[in-house]
Amino acid sequence: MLKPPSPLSEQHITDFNKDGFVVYSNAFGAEDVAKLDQWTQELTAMPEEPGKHWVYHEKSLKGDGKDLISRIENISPFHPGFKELSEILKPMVGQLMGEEAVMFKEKINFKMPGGDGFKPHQDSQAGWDVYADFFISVLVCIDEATVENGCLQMVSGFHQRGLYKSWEPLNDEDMKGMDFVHYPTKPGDVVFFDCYAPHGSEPNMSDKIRRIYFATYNKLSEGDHLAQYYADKRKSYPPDIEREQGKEYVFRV
Ligand SMILES: O=C(O)CCC(=O)C(=O)O
Repeated sequence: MLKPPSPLSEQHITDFNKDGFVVYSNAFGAEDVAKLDQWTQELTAMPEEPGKHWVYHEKSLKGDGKDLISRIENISPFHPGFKELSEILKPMVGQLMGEEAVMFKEKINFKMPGGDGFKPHQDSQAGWDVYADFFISVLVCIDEATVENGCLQMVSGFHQRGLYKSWEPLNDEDMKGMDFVHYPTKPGDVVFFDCYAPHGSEPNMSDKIRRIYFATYNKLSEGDHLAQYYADKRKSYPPDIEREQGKEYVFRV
C-alpha cells in the first residue's frame, strides 16, 4: 500500500487558484517512489494486446532509428498499483474542486532519451470540453525531471482566460505575454494543474529517462465520462497495437 500524502494545505489551494497549478513537493516518499518505478517497469513488460492497456510508440529524435515507448494510457484496469495511486490522488483533487472528483483518464508519459516534447497547449484543447467544463490533472514524478530531459514548463495566471480553441495548440498570438517557466521535479513530487493552464515541454535529448504519471479528474457532479472518453479516443487515436494498416492517425493536441 502507498502512504497517502497529507491533505493539501490552505496555501496549496490558494496558489492553485491564483496560478492555475501548484507543486506539492515530496508528496510520496522514497519507498513509494520505488514502488512506482517497479510498477512502471511491470507495465512496460506487459504484452501489448488489443483490448488491454494502451501503448504508443515514437521514433527517437536522436537519429538512431530507435523505437521508443512514448506513452501508456488506460492503466488502472490492468494494474492494481496504479489503481490505488489514482484513488489516493482523488481526495486532494476534490479539495481543489470543492466537491468529489472522478477520474477521466490517466497515462504515463515516458519521454525516453530521444522522446519528443509537447507543444504549448491547454489540456482542454484536446476536445475535453465536450465531456465536462472543468478538469484537474495530477502529475506524479517517477524519474527526476530536469531542464535537460524535458521537465514541464508552466504559465501562471492564464488559466483564468478559459479555453483558447479546441484541437490546436497555442500559437504565437495566443502566447503573447505568457511566461513559460521550467518546473524541474524530483521523484515523489506531485503537481496539480487546471485544464486551462498553458503548459508544454521540450524533447528529451539527454541520456536520462523522464517518466511521469498523469491522472485527470472532473467533478463527479458533471458525470463519469471515462468509458465514453476511451471509446471515442479508441476510434480516432487507438493504441498502436489496434491500428489499421495504411490508415494515418494524427496526434493534434
Ligand atoms: O509530459 C509532458 O512533458 C507534458 C505532457 C502534456 O502536456 C500532456 O500530455 O498534455
